[in-house]
Amino acid sequence: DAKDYTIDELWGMLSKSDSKSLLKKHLTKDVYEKYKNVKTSLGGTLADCIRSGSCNLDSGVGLYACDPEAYTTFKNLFDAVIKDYHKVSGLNHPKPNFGDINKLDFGDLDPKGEMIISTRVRVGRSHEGYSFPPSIKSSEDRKDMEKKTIEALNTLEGELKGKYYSLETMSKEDQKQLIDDHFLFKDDDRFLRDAGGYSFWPEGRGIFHNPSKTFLVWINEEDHLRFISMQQGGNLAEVYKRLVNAINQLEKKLTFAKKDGYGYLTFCPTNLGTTLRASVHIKVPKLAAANQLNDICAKFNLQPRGIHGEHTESEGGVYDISNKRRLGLSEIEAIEEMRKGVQAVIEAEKKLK
Ligand code: ADP
Ligand code: CIR
Repeated sequence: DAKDYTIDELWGMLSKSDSKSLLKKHLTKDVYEKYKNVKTSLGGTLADCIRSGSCNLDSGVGLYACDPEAYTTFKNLFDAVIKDYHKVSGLNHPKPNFGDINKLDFGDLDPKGEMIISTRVRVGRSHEGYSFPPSIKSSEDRKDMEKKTIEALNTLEGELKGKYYSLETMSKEDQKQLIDDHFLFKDDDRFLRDAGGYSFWPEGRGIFHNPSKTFLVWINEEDHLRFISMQQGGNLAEVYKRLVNAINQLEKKLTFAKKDGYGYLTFCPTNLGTTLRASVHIKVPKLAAANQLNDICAKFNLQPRGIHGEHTESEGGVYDISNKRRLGLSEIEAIEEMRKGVQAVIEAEKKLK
């Protein structure tokens, strides 16, 4: 079990490996020595932060924040990984800026419906004053967060109004259907498991959604909260507006963890800042067959994923393509970065015979 490894063992596994992760790249011997006996005030350790990346040498990143303090306590390591992933030279994340959602200068990215199957935008949020999974010691904390969140969600009205479904009472069949339809999170991600994300599973976990499943909230998956807006087709403007409305409503009811220069705090350093991932499920069989998808994605700061999310495979030439950077730019800039990239991908696919 990943939990049983000592810090020396984790370091040994990682340092002897040829892992390509950002963790391996930035956890030098000096950094390791500096932090191996250090703890956050919540009891979080370097071992908690590097366990996933040391046990999963195929990680892209490999590092998780044991608790919100990790970003300060293990600053040198986290800053190096964050700068590398988000391609920034310093930690100066701007204040939130969602743009004027009534004057967006884009709409549907695929008006004829030829290539984009669906569009989704999500953000992550953490409740201020609560830990991340490795340092959550009691099941009461998750129960507390669940209760707080449901109270806030129950005040939503109009299109955002919905119901909460606890994973503790949901049938296996319903769970599977929601996962297959891309609405619900899985419980078999070895990266998250080894980071401690599945402790006390399924306690305090669940999903809230409106009847049409265009607005959904994940409770106590990887992050305390994930707000999701999604729909069929390529209308990014509609999807984004719905999400921003929800965030604005919920900001009034809940207090989220933030840190100057880092933006909103999340369990995984790849999600810091805006925490925003805007994606399309898009058919690009020609780019994929020509082995050009990775290059064009890298050029436009996009990240390709498989059809069932991170660490899954594509099916029938359909990929999940999203903005890779979430920190060092505003929300509306992250959306623009994704939009420009997706448009370039569409043009490149159309050019190939
Ligand atoms: P994240 O919540 O970080 O975006 P994943 O990559 O695991 O995490 O994706 C979560 C789920 O959302 C998966 O089922 C994935 O297929 C689905 N998903 C992501 N983007 C889209 C999209 N544009 N359309 C439909 N489903 C999507
Ligand atoms: C990994 O390192 O591959 C996992 N811990 C997941 C990292 C988050 N993914 C990403 O690239 N945005």
